[in-house]
Amino acid sequence: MSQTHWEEFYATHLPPTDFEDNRSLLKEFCDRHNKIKSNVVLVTSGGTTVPLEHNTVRFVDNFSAGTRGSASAEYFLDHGYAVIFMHRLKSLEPFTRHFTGQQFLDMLELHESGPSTTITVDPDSVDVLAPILQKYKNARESQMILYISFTSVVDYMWLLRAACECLATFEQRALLYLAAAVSDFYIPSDKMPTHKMQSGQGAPVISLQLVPKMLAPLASLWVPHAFVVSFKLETDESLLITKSRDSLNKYKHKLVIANILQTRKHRVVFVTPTTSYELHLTREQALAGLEIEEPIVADVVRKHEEFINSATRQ
Ligand code: PAZ
Repeated sequence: MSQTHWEEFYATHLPPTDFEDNRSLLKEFCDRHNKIKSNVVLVTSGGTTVPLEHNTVRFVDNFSAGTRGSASAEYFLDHGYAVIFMHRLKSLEPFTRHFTGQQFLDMLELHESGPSTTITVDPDSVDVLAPILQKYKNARESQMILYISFTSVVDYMWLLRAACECLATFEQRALLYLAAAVSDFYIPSDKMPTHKMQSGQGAPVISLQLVPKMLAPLASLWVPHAFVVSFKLETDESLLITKSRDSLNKYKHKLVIANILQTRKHRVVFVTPTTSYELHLTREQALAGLEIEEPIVADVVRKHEEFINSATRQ
């Protein structure tokens, strides 16, 4: 497998068809929030796909339900941030994430009398629905959240760079919270078959190449003044801290939040260039409905504020 350079990646992979629309939305959102001096966070969330065919029937996927990103986006809104929620299409989203499957429909009641039909909320569900609906409406009406979606790793890369171009003007007030699970391997466009692979031709041999590490140009060129936080997912505990440190040393960003697949909902490790410490939920806290994203975001926001203050003192 050879490592292609990031510039070659963009030169040889076309942007998604709706790219210009998304770029305009990003620009409009950032211009408005920059004018009013908001702090802004880019939250990436969900997994990217790697198509095996141009007319994609089959693809390789990266694990992520979007819980981390969607829950964190809600907590960033609580802290007054303008939020760009860049997520995998159909993964969990802020607010609606609270109602999966039939849960939302089960909260509604249908009343039919003659030709007229009305729908009301089951009184037992009002206490659950009202605070979430209130926060959702506030965020939408005050235009504090922008939803942008991706599917493949190529879509993700184009949108990430476009978002960074808009965020650069915020300098230290921009926070990047990169929780998406991005493919490390892919099939380059010129190596991919156009049509659905046929089983009649025998078992295919699929050769994957390394995706260039976009954290390198992101941290050093695209948003050099921003506060950049990346996530690191591992399944082998013995690699967790060393891999996180390696990443910090290589890309010189501010923080890696490390987690293990099986325990990610109640334990993470904050790794900075000089320290590492754990954040975890007790069983009682988890049973009481506390989400680990709440203390994660509170800690990240505190660090970001210190970063802004130290930059303005200089
Ligand atoms: O989306 P989710 O809540 O199911 O999972 C979150 C996560 C494990 C994908 C995230 O915390 C993470 O570690 N993202 C980075 C993955 C990576 O190392 O590429």
